[in-house]
Amino acid sequence: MASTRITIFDTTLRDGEQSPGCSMNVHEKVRLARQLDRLGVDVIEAGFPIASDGDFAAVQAVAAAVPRPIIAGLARAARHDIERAAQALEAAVRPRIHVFLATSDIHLQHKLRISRQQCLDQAAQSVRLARTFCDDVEFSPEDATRTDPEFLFQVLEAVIQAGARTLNIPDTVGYTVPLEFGELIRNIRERVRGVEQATISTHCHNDLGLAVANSLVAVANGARQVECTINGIGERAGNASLEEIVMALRVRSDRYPFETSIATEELYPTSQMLEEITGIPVQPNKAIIGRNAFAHEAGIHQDGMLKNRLTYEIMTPQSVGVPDSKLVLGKHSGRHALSLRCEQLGYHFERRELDEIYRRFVVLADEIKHVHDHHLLELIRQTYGDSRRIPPGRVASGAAASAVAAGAEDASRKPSPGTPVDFSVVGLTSIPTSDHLSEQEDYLWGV
Ligand SMILES: [Mn+2]
Repeated sequence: MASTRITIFDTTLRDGEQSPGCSMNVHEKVRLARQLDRLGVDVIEAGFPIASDGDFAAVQAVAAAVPRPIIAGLARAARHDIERAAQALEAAVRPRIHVFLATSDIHLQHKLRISRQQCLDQAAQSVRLARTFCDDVEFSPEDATRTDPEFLFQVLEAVIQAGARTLNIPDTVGYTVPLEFGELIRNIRERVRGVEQATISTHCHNDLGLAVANSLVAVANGARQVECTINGIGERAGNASLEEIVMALRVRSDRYPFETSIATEELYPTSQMLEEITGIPVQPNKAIIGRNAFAHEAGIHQDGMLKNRLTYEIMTPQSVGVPDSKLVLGKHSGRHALSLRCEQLGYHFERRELDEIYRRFVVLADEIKHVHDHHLLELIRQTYGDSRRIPPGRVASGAAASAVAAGAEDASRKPSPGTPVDFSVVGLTSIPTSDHLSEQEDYLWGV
């Protein structure tokens, strides 16, 4: 039996772009949109055409450049906004107008200064107007998670009658928690009249770090579209992260029997492109696409990885487009990883010789944190000269996992904070010899 499809709605170019420091020009948006197309997203929200001429031009350009996915343009529930969105989307093969109007009392009273009845009328009229321009209309009741549920259901019924085909439920301020949000989505599915004619969608913010968890619980309760962004960028603490949602669905398909159209091996390249365009670095420990997401430094972890990757990996780095696991050579590394790296660099040592290299390596790693290939080579040459060199052509290459010295793994990466100090500053010749390290176990820093 075919599993149910989840529509991946990417809003990196709209909500993501609204986050501080993430604004993109038209050329950059088109470049990223082409990559999002390769990634396989179903919907690209390209911008908010009324917001600026630049945003209008970007939506127009993306609509013209990328024919496969649905291209969405955002509009407030107002005539001029909707007309501008429709205009910007004229070149799109599959246009979608995304209309939003706040529904919580706090927004109605303090921001919009309208009554609930006025809100209801305005929502329905706006959707009807949008439908005169295009068949695919999405409606979002802004701040849905702080809206009186009974009123929320009324609004949703009204916009379905007016022709909305996607009901997006935004947790605009990142306030909801999984149990509550799951219940809300289930109640919408069970109690809103006509809901079967529409797709329920989620749009979760990460103010409490729950955006992905809330999105997943929504899916489990009947949502069939997830709005998300690459690297989780977006207003304030950001949106639900696309890569995390997609991989959670894939890795745990036993619990989430759903499919997406995402080519997961494009996740890392897409993340890298966004980082390059915005100049906003991804945090090293970010799930799926962070620099350390597949790095193993602790000795017992490295040893396990070299024996069988399943010991510490729930997905392969290749499956998300990361070239290979990185065994970071630092003071927590064991002899096994060091030995493998030495072989990859072209040197073979007997056990006692390796002990001496390892002893010096640990002392060095204590001083400089991450040991690069060139550090290791210098250390080897100072200890044994070139006498242990493996003849060229016999160097092991396709090992089970490659031990890569930190920072040396990928020349295309920008230097980032925490780059190890230059070896010449440390002065290898001044390394003290300390005998107490010679009996060290491989697993000294396990766990
Ligand atoms: Mn948002």
